[in-house]
Amino acid sequence: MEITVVHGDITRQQVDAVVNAANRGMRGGGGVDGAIHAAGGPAVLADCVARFPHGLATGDAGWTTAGDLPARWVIHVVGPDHRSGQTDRSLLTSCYARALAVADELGAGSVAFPLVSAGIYGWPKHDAVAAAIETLAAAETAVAEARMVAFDRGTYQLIAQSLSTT
Ligand code: AR6
Repeated sequence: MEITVVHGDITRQQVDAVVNAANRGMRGGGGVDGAIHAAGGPAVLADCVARFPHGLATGDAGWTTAGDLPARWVIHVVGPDHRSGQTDRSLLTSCYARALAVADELGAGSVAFPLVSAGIYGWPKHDAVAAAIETLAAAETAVAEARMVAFDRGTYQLIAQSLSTT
């Protein structure tokens, strides 16, 4: 699998699946979650309600339609909330591994990822980048491209630097 990085908005990515940094309730929120629901339209929330009546566990992944997004699917993951004391790193790496496993079930060839837990959930950015890249680099998957989408220049530079030394 090729790991790439772009600076931009995940809702604009022309990929088979975009990953959403959701929460356990799976009914939308702020950050990437808010942007994906706003751009994807009501079909995304309706599918969340239908497919995840009891939400989703931290560290797990599950898919819905992508509604009006260019992508075909949204793969929702729930990162650990570092700000409220969830500091078990395996819950963060699990988000990337589980997202790729779901992508394989769907037959998605390209997947765009945000930097899970690094926004509202407050995971230290350097370590969020390291956890993402090391997990993606070690994955056994049929996905051809994992595209990290950095929302700001600083994050883009951190990810690019990490990729150049992987
Ligand atoms: N495209 C790409 N990256 C983005 C975008 C975007 N449109 N918007 C934000 N980011 P966050 P979390 C970056 O807060 O920390 C929600 O309320 C952002 O700069 O979206 O996992 C959920 O419902 C940061 O680097 O997710 C949960 O309650 C990264 O995406 C909670 O927030 C992740 O930031 C999840 O918090």
